[in-house]
Amino acid sequence: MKVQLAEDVRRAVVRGAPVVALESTIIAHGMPYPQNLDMAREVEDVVRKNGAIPATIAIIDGVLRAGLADGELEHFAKTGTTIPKVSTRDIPYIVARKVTGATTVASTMRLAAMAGIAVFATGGIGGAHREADTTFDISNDLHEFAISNVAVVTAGAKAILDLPLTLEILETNGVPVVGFATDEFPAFYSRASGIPVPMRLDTAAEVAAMMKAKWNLGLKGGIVVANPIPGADEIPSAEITPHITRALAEAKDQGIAGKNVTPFLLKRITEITAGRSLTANIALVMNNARVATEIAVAYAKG
Ligand code: PSU
Ligand code: MN
Repeated sequence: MKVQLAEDVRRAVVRGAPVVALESTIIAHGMPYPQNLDMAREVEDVVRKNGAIPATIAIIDGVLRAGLADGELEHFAKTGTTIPKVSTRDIPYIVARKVTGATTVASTMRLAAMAGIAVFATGGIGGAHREADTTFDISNDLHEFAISNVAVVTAGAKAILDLPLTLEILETNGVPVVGFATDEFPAFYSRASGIPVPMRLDTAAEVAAMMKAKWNLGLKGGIVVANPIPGADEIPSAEITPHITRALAEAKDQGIAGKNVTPFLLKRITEITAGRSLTANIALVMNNARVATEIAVAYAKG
């Protein structure tokens, strides 16, 4: 096995029992300490309480890993952004140098697929950044969805991105985008975006059936399960938009580029909103973990 599985993850994968993959970039780069550690632990609890085994994915000392010990979660949370952010392109570099890296949605999908894990809960996927028509800054996440057979539960995509362009690229890559009990593609902090999703399903069992339909037909690649943030936790678009606009302008002024853009924007929006965006981010991660677990349970029922 290319990926080293924690014992409980290994047993579940072998038995075909439900497992939910989780990413490590959200811990090291997506949130400040100590909230990132609380989030990393709590999201695993949510998966366990709902009947699946959590498998947080990362690369540690050059080893591809699924299922981390608590001390390892703590290491990622405390060390934070000095741990390299590993997208798919970075995997061989990190492995060959035998160092530690935090996996993004793209590389987590790849490792989950290698490990035989079909469901993954994240906060929000990467996408086409605004002005991607000139910067070409389009997340590797969108490309990975064309390759790895994993269903990813996401609160849509962050409104720091160009959402219509993101959906166009997913379509080009042949990736189904399913609104989970919604007709709109959610905008991360906000439930609504005004942008319709191409298809809608209302239950975990229906999503599991679609996963089977896709992969049994030999259709390669992932599925985006777009799950809106709960109403009680959302920041309405009118409220968050000016903060996003401000953070984007600061990123441009400071010449932030490449893989630093997303972490910079998340951090600035947290500062500008005095932590409100962080609270919303954590709430939507938990909600995604709950739905992902329901899907993993339905998928395992066969
Ligand atoms: N969404 C979040 N928090 C995060 C990310 C997304 O709410 O930390 C991370 C994910 O790991 C995602 C990555 O894969 O940002 C996308 O980065 P980029 O835009 O550089 O591809
Ligand atoms: Mn990018």
